[in-house]
Amino acid sequence: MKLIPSLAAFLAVAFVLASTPVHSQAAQTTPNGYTKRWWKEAVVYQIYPRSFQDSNGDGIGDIPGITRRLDYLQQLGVNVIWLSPHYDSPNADNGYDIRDYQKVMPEFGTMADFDALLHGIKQRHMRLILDLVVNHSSDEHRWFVESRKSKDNPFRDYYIWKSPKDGKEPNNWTSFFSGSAWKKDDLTGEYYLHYFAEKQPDLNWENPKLRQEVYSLMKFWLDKGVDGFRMDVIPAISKDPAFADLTPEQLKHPEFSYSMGPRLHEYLQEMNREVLSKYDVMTVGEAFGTTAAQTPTLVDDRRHELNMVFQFDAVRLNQDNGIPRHWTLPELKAIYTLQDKQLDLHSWNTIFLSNHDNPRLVSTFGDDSNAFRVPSAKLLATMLLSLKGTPFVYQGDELGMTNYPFKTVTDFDDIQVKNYWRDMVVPGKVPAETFLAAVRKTGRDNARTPMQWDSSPNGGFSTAKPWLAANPNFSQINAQAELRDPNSIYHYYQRMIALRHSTPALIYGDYQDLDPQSPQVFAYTRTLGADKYLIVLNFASTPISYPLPANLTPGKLILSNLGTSTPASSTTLQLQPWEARIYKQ
Ligand code: ISL
Ligand code: CA
Repeated sequence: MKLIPSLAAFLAVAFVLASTPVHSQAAQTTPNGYTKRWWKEAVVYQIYPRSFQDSNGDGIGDIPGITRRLDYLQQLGVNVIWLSPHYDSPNADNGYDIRDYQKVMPEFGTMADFDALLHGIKQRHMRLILDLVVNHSSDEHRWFVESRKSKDNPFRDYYIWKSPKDGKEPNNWTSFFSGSAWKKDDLTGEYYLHYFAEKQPDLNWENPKLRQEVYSLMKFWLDKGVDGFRMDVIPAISKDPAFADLTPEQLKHPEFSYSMGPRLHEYLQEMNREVLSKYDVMTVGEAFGTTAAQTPTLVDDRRHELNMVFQFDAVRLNQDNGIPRHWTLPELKAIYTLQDKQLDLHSWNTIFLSNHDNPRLVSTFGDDSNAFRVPSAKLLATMLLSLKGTPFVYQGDELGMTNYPFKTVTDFDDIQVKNYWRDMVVPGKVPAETFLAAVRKTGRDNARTPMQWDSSPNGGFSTAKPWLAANPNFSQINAQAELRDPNSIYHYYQRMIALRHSTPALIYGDYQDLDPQSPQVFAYTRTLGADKYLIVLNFASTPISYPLPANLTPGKLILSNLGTSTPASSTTLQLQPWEARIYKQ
């Protein structure tokens, strides 16, 4: 067929453009030198599907339930959804023990339900990232079922098996869910490694066949149009080949010894080369057990590994291995400043203070008493949505949901709580009330109680008895009530998210803490070119007359969580308890 020259030229150009992945097209840069990316400008909302919305009356949240609530999320203004594991699982660790990576958990629905959810998300110009849990699988995964059958099974080295040492565990490594990190399998007399539950055997990333299996399952979901992954404990996938004992000091926080293993960067760069680089996707590694100084080695865009990580210094400020600890505002400010200093223009941060593994935001970093729950929840929203890094909002925080009033250990679902109760309280090593007092404040189930939609039974989450009891305060704290109240926490999140989306300085602007030592006030600026914003947060239940540092004049008040206003000329601010203000300089 003789093509008209101009048509041939047009087709040639079209072919080149079509084959050029979106993100390699000329990217814009900001006045202070950042490369613009959609995931740097996003506000992410984490959904824990088991607790979000039940649609079929079995007391368990599910995928059709999420689809039903997409308008609610779109109205909130979030534009990326992170879905905690939705894959087939026996639920030893509520889905973080995957039995089939390419099948939807029957309790959550079908693949058609997932496709409908993804379609609904895309229709609303939102994006979806999935939870990639590939440090370990379920012990019911077919790979492990095969692997444990015999020492020469083709799947044997998909996992980490070791012979006994002096008739006992191969080393002294411990599990995060209590006890040894090794479980003996009588069939072959060898031990397998599990950093988490016994039903979560660690995958052997040394095995290239296993790595290719992971890349293939990642492509399965990316080819459906998924926009990326949150990667569960990803820094732990490379193990110490010597499997050396840990010292007593290392055993206090084994996560730091389990992370950043010798081949981690090699694996992440291979994953990026073979999978991620072929899509316009966002990746965030759950970097439990890493330091702020190590973050750039994972997220510097010249390394082609991950885009961002969750670094745990801030979110775990309130506890040490589940034991509540007193924290101070200068500590929190220092963490944000340290994180910011570690990351240059080639790296990017996440900003989060809650998720499904941590107690509720307002109960932990705010004040969930009747008097201050609303203002302190709004202050925390102001901070999370005006710091530098992609903000992650956890389901229910936009309502100011609080910790649950757990009474006895039977009120808890978390395998971590049950295992430590079995190993510490039952044998009398820790008094029951001491244990319960700690997990009431730091337990993961605080964040897993059902989403509170309205004041009907179970907070509108389910018409059946929920798998985990709803917080009795659902009659006062629920989405329906907050949607009707213009001064609700929900509407404040909506305004803050809209402000962030419309203000590049709050996304890309340089960050500076103006008063690191103030015990009560967090005052910082965000500056992008000529645009400068001052954020002032009174992190206390007491008022304060606060002279602005360096005689700054506040400028134009553009948002206050209490709706108060102050003459722009005053350089001393009269801040009410938990008052947050944003000024345009
Ligand atoms: O409680 C913890 C460890 O002491 C948490 O910090 C958590 O286990 C850790 O951050 C890893 O979390 C991720 O992997 C776990 C799963 O239980 C968590 O829900 C998940 O977020 C194993 O998959
Ligand atoms: Ca259900």
